[in-house]
Amino acid sequence: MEAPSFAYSASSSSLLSLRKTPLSSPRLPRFGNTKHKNFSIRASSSGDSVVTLLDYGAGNVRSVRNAIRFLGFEIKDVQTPQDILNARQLVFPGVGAFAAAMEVLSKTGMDEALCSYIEKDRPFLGICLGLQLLFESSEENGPVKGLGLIPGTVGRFDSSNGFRVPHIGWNALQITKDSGILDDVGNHHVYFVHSYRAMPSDDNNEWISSTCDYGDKFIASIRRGNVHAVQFHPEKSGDVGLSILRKFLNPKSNMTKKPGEGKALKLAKRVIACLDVRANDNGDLVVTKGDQYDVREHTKENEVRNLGKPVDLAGQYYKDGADEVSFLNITGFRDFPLGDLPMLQVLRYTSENVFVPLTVGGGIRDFTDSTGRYYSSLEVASEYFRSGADKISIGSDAVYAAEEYLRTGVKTGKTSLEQISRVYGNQAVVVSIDPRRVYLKDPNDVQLKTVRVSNLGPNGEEYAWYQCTVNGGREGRQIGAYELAKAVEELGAGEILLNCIDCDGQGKGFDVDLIKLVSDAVSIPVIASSGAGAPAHFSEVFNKTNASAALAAGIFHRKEVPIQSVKEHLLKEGIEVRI
Ligand code: 1PR
Repeated sequence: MEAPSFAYSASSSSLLSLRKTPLSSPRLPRFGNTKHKNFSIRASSSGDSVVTLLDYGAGNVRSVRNAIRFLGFEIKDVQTPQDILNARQLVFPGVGAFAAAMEVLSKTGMDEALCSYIEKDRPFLGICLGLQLLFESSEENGPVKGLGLIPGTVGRFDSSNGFRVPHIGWNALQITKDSGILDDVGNHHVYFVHSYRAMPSDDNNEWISSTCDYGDKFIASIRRGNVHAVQFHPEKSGDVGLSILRKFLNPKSNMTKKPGEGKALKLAKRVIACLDVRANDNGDLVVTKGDQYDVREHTKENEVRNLGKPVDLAGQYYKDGADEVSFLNITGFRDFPLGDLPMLQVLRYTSENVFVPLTVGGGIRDFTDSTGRYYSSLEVASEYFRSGADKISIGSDAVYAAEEYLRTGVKTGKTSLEQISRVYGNQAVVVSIDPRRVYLKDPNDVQLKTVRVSNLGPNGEEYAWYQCTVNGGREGRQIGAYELAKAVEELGAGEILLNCIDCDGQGKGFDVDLIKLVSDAVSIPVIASSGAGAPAHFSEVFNKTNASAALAAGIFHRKEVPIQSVKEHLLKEGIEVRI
């Protein structure tokens, strides 16, 4: 993980709770069915249903809380080291950066309590950084000493061999020994998001319960007695992840629904469902979808196209097998998102029942409201994270940041992109690019990267550059998608969501020229977006470009093609996907 500072948590008084951003006056939320209680499952029977959670306030552990509650357990938060020692079972979802986490643990005496708890073989589940901290040290901004319970050093993935870092997505596990909680999940995909990993060695071999291949073989989980830790995120790994958590929380339960047989071998290509969300003219938050970013019906009333309720649709796509769900608050560039309580509520309710990663974008920038109160982009992002987002997506503000960086060559550290990725890690920051094709007869007509287009322009032009836009495509800027992508990678973006205004809503396929151009230029994952109209468009984009994921909206909203059909098609074409 890469979040070197604890902006909200350094002082001991605020250690265990993040500061709440005051919100402006609430509007009544109207966003669909929020009663999903029928989803949740009761824990065993007795008072065994309390789980102790170690949340040291470094970031978003809401997803872990939601998953535990969904499984019918109550949560007791650790306040003192004694709470660790008294725990019946302890979940430690490490977030943030290694050094900062160790600093908090040792300042508060939690490091010793943790070591003592684990040495006594008490039930423990570490997640992500909660696994890494058990090792001797980490190279993340280091070397930095860890808890030293397991021999070995945590190091960064090597991107020089063509593997994209961060390692984001659904990868396969190789189970190496009786892992207890992982017994039924071999050959299934689970969700990883990290840049650092622990490596197997003769010294730590006896701890390892599964490994994963990503460039090299790294430790995906450890187990010794009642002590478990996983590098992946069970709380974001759908049914497979929930079954892992359930087995840990209630090992004797016979309620565990075993996942069917899996066929996972390697990192899967992701299929993402995107929900463009905005208020319609009655003030209801709706999922909409435009053609080339025009979301109004071409009728006399000229109303906003209404394709459904955000919470309901997100829940449906989760059940249909979406690997991630993205919400784009498409009027966020003009409306202040923290004034948009329904959007935050949408996230809260969705994250209670959707156990795959959730991304939210729109309006992430510094803002001064009508009362003169200033909000930093970091506060806006923090509120999104607190409401259930796993990643945030920045559009317009990333364009301004990249322009400034390319003009001056200086990283100020003050842009929203840099600040949010410093605090939450670059794997939590997506940059959404909204480019439009500009055709050229001669590539030398611009000083920007051009492509030789597969389909000639309207006047027979053979070349194009991709002009970035801001404010929902309303304003073109003098920066190309290629230049922007490279700049935002340097500024700390962990992933790129690559739209194309020309293809948006057209159903004629992704812009392969654009996606190839950008995915070859950067070493972070690229999500291909805009234009999907048939399953074959997904295989085309994965076969012809280095995209890690493909996102679609219209075909799913209009129920033209179910997500499952896309995945079956990809499997038939020999492209690995999560089933
Ligand atoms: O600039 O940080 O406030 O972010 C605004 C965000 O809202 C950006 O991510 C921008 O892409 C998005 N946005 C703004 N206006 C619109 C609009 O449609 N009028 N939506 C908009 C962009 C594009 C995709 C769409 C795909 C797939 N939507 O998200 O879902 O093109 O569609 P398809 O499969 O139907 O072709 P900021």
